[in-house]
Amino acid sequence: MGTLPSAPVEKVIVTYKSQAAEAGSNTAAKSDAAEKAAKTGEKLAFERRLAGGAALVDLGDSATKQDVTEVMDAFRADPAVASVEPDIRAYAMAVTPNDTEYAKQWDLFEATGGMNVPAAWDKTTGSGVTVAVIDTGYAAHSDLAANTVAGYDFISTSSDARDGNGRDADAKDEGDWNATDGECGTGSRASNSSWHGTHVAGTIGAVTHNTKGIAGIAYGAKVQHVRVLGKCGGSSSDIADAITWASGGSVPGVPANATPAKVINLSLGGASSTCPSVYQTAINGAVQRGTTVVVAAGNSNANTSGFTPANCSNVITVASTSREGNRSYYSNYGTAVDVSAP
Ligand SMILES: [Ca+2]
Ligand SMILES: [Ca+2]
Ligand SMILES: [Ca+2]
Repeated sequence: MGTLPSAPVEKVIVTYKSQAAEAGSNTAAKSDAAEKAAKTGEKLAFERRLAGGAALVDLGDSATKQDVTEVMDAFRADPAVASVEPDIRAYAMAVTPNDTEYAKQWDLFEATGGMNVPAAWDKTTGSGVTVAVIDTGYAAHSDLAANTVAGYDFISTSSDARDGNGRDADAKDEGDWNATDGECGTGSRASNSSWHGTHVAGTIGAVTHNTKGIAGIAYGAKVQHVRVLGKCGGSSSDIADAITWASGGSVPGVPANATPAKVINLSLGGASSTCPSVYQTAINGAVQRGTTVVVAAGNSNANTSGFTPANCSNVITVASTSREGNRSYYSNYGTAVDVSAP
């Protein structure tokens, strides 16, 4: 799994034209290898005949890329040779994760309505990348702990934070429950805590191949919890600072981020027909530092233009699709959407 190794080539496969002596005679093939060796100055040895009749020629394990190219060119220039190619290495393709809930994760493995993630795992699992999850913070979870790096709690209002203080280094999710209807304004309902940040982090980077829980999409990456949402949501001033800090920018009164994020995930939003400048400034700074900012389009079945930071510039706005590949009935839509995913 992960990025395939790149091993040096030590052998080439030479196919002679059918009428050539080397096509049928090992002695002729051997002397042709000796001839090409003299021509290129490389040590070449005819090793054996392949099932299809091609000759396998060994260059030895000290051959450089350049040596291989010269030898292949020499064979190619010979009118008796039909083709020559390097004897390349092949590797086992991605193994199906053994996580107990993986069979339910059609959004990952299905190729039509899903993301066909196993094919991407052959190329990368995200190792070397930190993804900041700017959200409700972290609820300790054994299927996430090993992939988690230190984050920060940006909620500056103690009563919203529920941890007895303002900003601090512990991004623990203290819960965003509401005891009563109307607690967070007209129309708000009593609810249990969402533990949303932990859910999002698991989708991104759950520990995978541990015979437990789910598989993460980029399970080789590290997740950084940056807490901005508490009781009744969060403020754009805290969220903007969190974007700056997560991407390695400096925020007054907050120690520097030791592991700045290459990707910031913002599965959050509020109603606004314009992108607040506090958001756009923070986003532009993050992008300038090389960080990609990914924002949810929103789940209100409405045009994304009315939701922020989904309507900001310099972000990748992501809508939701169903198992059949249609827009999810609840997903926002519109020209601000860049990509969609199940
Ligand atoms: Ca706090
Ligand atoms: Ca805290
Ligand atoms: Ca797992």
